[in-house]
Amino acid sequence: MKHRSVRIPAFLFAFVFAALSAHAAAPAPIVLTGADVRPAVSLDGQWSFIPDQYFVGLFDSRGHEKSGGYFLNRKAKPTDTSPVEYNFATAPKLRVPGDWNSQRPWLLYYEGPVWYQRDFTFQPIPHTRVFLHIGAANYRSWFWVNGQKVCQHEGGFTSFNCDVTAALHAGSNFVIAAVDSTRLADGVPTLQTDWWNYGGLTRSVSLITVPDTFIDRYDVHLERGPAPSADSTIAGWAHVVDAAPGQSVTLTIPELKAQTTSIVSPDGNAAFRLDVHGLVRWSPDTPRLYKVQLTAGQDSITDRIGFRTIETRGTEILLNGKPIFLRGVCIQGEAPYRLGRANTTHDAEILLGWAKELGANYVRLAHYPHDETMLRAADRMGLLVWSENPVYWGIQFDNPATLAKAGQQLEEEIDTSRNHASIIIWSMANETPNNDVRTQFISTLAARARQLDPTRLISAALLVRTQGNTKIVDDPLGASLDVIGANEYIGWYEKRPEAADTTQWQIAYQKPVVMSEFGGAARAGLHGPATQRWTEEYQADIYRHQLVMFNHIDQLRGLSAWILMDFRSPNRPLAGFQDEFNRKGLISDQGHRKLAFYVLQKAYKQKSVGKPE
Ligand code: GCB
Repeated sequence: MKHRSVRIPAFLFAFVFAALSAHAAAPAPIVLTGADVRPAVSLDGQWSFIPDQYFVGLFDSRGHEKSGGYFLNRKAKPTDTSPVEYNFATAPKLRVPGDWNSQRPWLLYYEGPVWYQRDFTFQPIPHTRVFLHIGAANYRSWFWVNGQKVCQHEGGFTSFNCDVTAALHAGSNFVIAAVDSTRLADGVPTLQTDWWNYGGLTRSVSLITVPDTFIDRYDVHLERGPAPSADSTIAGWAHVVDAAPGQSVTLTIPELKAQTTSIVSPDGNAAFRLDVHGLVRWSPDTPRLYKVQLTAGQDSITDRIGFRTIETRGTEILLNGKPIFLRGVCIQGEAPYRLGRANTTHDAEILLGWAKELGANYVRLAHYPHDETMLRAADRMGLLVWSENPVYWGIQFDNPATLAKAGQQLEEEIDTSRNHASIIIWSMANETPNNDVRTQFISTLAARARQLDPTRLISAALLVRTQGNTKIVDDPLGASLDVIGANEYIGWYEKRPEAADTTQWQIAYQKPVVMSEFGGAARAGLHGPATQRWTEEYQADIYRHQLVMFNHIDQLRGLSAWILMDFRSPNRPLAGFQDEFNRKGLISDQGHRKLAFYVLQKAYKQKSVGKPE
């Protein structure tokens, strides 16, 4: 992509950062933690849709928002003096949640705006607020209820909430969304990625009703402390919107016979600390979840939360105070068997079930926040998770607007997902160019992530320098990270697979290193000599040699092979081998385990790779 040379002064980063933290002028949009466990009216199902390539339904020819766009949902009347050139009532339907690309062959390559509409009935309840909750809409979206604009949003992989209280009325209502999947140069991600740009209302949509005073965000976690004993301390906070003076919040964990009540301070926060006895700590071997209830006045929310600690000590990663080696694999949010965006519990359980079959205790959810069903499944199934902000490749690191977008998505990701025991790492970025402006940009995000959530580890997948047969990890960004992620493709994008055997690693940081990507491609079912690219044998050979190398890297504390399942990518046109799929999957999109799957499975099951735990 075009490289811009403008240098952003440090004070500007500080300014954007301050704006991110304080939500300066506008009232902060409501982020709901645990939205999926609140009672809700689902708006999933069939929505009418109208593709609008030139976006004439919203903008006039000078680019201004129209006052009489498609969002009015007009119906032609005999008295009209000009035609109405759209009609949602007779338009075809799309399934929500779902990307549009996989629902119509003629929409496979479509990138641009699409209008969505559906009717619903509603009975408002006095003294409540109602939010239209959108699990995700890729990439920009605008929403109207009964013709009244309720919000707009940018970012394709995080949930958001529009306050629709004032727009609703008793009886029949309609909601209209315009979703535009156009890639933007200053967007996050930017113009190029290595995955399909699936557009649409890709995750569930619902109406969530809360009392006037309600808990929007909360965090309940196990405090780091000395080695596990029978007694532990659970800590956290809840933030209450429109709390009355003296408002209290009660935290109850019935199975631990634990309860505490705190008074909300003027900033809306109530803090907790609670000593508990006999807690079973969450881990891949014991993915124990507890019912956790938070009550503030009329509002009550019941979540299921696991309790564990995660920290580093020197080059170790400690889970519940004990060293752990992350045996893992990367996963894209692509649905097995049916293709398209993954967004159901069924999709999640297949993908994570395959990871378990591989012998994994950890998954890197690449390269953007995955949906709630995936995180809930990881909590239940006992898989540690690396969750990633979509700061990918060459975004506009010198653009403060891009920093604000990345910061907003990071905040949404952390605030919606902060109670998943499975998530141990917030990843700031993937494979970004090593320069000062980039380092400043991502360090700003890392500082913000630490401020929002000091209980987890911060990482990023870094590019690695090569000198002869030495791989050098000295990217200055490493100074801002707790865990160093390194991507390398020896045997695929460079050298032959056996070069790995003699590759040395020089690591500038005394921190744990995770090989966040490695691997190569194979067409499932294509067999031949191990020297022949695209065969399963060639891919398996890469893995065999990688395993030799991994056992020589003292600081290595984890692996996430690229990648669990083949996925669609427009960058992979090679006919007969790729056909617009990235074929580096250990499993094909139809569930065929390739030979490399078994090579890695053996190493994971026998724990023959990585430091003994
Ligand atoms: C990478 C990227 C990943 C790609 C992969 C590949 O380094 O991080 O998004 O899909 O390589 O297959 O080339």
